[in-house]
Amino acid sequence: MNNDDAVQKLTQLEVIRQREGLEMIPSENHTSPAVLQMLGTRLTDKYSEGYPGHRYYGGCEYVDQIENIAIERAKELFGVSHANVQAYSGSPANQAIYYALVNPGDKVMGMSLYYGGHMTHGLKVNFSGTIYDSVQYTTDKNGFMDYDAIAALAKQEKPKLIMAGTTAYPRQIDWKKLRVIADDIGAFLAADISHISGLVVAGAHPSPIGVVDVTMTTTHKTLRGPRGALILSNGNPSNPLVKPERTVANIPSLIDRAIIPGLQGGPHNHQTAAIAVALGEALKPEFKVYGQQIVANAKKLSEELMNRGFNLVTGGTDNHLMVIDLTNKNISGKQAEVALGLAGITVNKNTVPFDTRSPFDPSGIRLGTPALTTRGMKESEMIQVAEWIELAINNVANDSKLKSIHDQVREFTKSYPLPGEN
Ligand code: DSN
Repeated sequence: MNNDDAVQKLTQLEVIRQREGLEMIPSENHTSPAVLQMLGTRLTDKYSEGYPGHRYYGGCEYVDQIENIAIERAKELFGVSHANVQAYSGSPANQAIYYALVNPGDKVMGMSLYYGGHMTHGLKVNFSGTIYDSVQYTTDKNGFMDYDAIAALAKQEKPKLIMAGTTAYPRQIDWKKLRVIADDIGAFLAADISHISGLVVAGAHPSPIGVVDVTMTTTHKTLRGPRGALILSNGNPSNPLVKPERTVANIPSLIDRAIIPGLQGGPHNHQTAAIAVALGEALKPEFKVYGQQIVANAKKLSEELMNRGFNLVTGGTDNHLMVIDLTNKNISGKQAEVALGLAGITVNKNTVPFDTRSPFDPSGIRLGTPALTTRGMKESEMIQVAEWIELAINNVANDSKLKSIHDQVREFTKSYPLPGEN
């Protein structure tokens, strides 16, 4: 079936890399065979610009129904009245939120990437920091979100939109405090829950729904679906022919118009189908157990690492991830990423709050438990994982030691197959 040996061989090697290693980048996960199957279907061949029932192309009778299933499942899962499921991924979805709610040059506010935020929350080299006039908040000296400081910055700068959310923050986010801050200055409040949406579904992190004005999540992190994004809000889209005012009630229409015709063309129907399947999985009771186990595993791993002398930003975790400050180990995040990689443990280098090193070779690493939890690992396995991390970090220059850890990891992973391989 596949005659392209070059691409096929590399794909197989990547599967082996995942199978025989521990994927600990906290934004990654392993999807189910049912989700994967949808990504390789003929749905990818179909153009369907527009929305179900209102397309610019013929032949959309089946993709309409598929998109409606994805929409209805997203609404049920998160408890909203409107869901847009067409954004290609998280960055385009956030772009749509800006496009919908503010004008170029308007002031926007978000958490600095270097303190745990995301590029699209106002980084100066990202569209969000060039098209818009962005201001950035950081954390307190211990790495915790400082809501008083955020409030003071908001009062001083008066952004029209606050884009709240994180990619490397190990604690819970207080949406209600952010709501008070936004209301105080009359700003729109958006929540980017890409990292934590699986935990929100599981009741393992407070939901922003009903507190913020619009919520965005990617579908491929803790939610365990294909790449993609959901934009969730309350209200109903108005007449598509009338340009809506920028009000909270009009957010569904504003978002739909931002996605198309504003920013995107045809939706990726194979991706929409895979999202529908993943959301169906997330609606099952087992998913709640999964989401809570992710947090239990992260807490156990963080305790084990701290017992081994690792310094964790904020002194632990409440969610799926942790950031280790390696300064006391006298190695950089980049060195640790490479050494752990050789040992079969995939993490990513990451800045720590007030990092004195460069983002290209920062002081920390970021790691988490969503993918390991998908493979069925629990708290007791986290003790073994912590032991290997310690051994690898203590032997960053010892390739044979790192390889021997990888041999052990490879053997260990045989008991924790990837989804569909057991
Ligand atoms: N790249 C993602 C992450 O790793 O957190 C965020 O988009």
